[in-house]
Amino acid sequence: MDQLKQLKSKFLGSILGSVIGDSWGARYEGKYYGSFRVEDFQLVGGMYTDDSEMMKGVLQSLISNMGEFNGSHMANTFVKNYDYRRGYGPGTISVLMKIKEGHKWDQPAKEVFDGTGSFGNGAAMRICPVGLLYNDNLEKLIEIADQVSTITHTHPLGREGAVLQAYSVALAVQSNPRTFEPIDFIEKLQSIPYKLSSVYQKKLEKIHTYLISPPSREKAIRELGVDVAAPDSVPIAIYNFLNDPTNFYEVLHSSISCGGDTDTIACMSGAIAGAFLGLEKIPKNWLDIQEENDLFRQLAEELFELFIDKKT
Ligand code: F2R
Ligand code: MG
Ligand code: MG
Repeated sequence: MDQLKQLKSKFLGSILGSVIGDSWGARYEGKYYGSFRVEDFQLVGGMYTDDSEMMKGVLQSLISNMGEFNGSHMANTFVKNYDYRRGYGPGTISVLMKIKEGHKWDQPAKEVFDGTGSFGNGAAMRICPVGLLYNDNLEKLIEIADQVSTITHTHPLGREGAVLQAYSVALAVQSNPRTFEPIDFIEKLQSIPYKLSSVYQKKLEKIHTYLISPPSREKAIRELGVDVAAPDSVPIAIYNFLNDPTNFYEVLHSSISCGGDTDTIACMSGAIAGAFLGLEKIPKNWLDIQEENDLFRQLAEELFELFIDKKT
């Protein structure tokens, strides 16, 4: 495959890998590790949740604005797409309802959780298009990922989770599966040119240790976390990818079987694995049953065209 085709396949693989992870994981959200069996994707079906609905909004808005961040446009795209049946977090619902009522796009997020802002993983779960579009410009990636987050998540931990996830997607785009070393990947993440809070630094260090000396699954879940807070879900998504990077099925399966915020952890690990492996490594029969697979594919193609246009 030539280089351009390979790159396009990575864009499509990341977007569709993210949507499939979300859809597969949705059935098990909130269950405890060890208390359930993960059924095949074909049995569970491909209905996506808020994770993909918000990522769709990020894609649509970036594409409409030539890859630039337009806060008002993106916030209103989130509002337009909002379907309560997709299962949104309460902070995000409150922000979107206020924007719908006419509040300025960058105000309501500052007010949730008694004015502390949200540290939920709702910004990280939707950020994959930023990691793809700016995979060759990491300074801009950090700036845009942070801006996209602040529409709903102003707490530093919520924003940092999104930056870390976007950076992981970008590194995965740039990585070659034939020469890949998980240790190099985690060391690059640890030297991200951006100030991460100590909770993230410590968890990245744990992942580094795990790659040298693998822990039990229980220990990884206990130490990294599997819940709705960004610092308790972004790290394990990264770890689940690095644990078996060339096996798309296993990355998603391990992300779901760990329990907790299964749709979101699988959505984030699926975005990284898809960006690493490309669309060809996602089973065709999975793509066929995924809800709105044509629309997500088309948006991923448009994002790729934008990326190429920006380069030339
Ligand atoms: N909401 C869900 N799942 C529950 C409903 C699913 C059910 N199957 C259904 O069909 O209805 N999942 C989605 O929510 C998560 C993303 O949430 P987001 O967008 O970050 O929302 P929020 O409310 O801002 O934050 C989530 C929770 O984190 C805690 N939290 C955040 N900041 C806090 C702060 N400053 N102080 C205290 N707590 C804070 C709160 O518990 C928030 O509710 C994804 O899992 C997505 O799939
Ligand atoms: Mg969800
Ligand atoms: Mg979730």
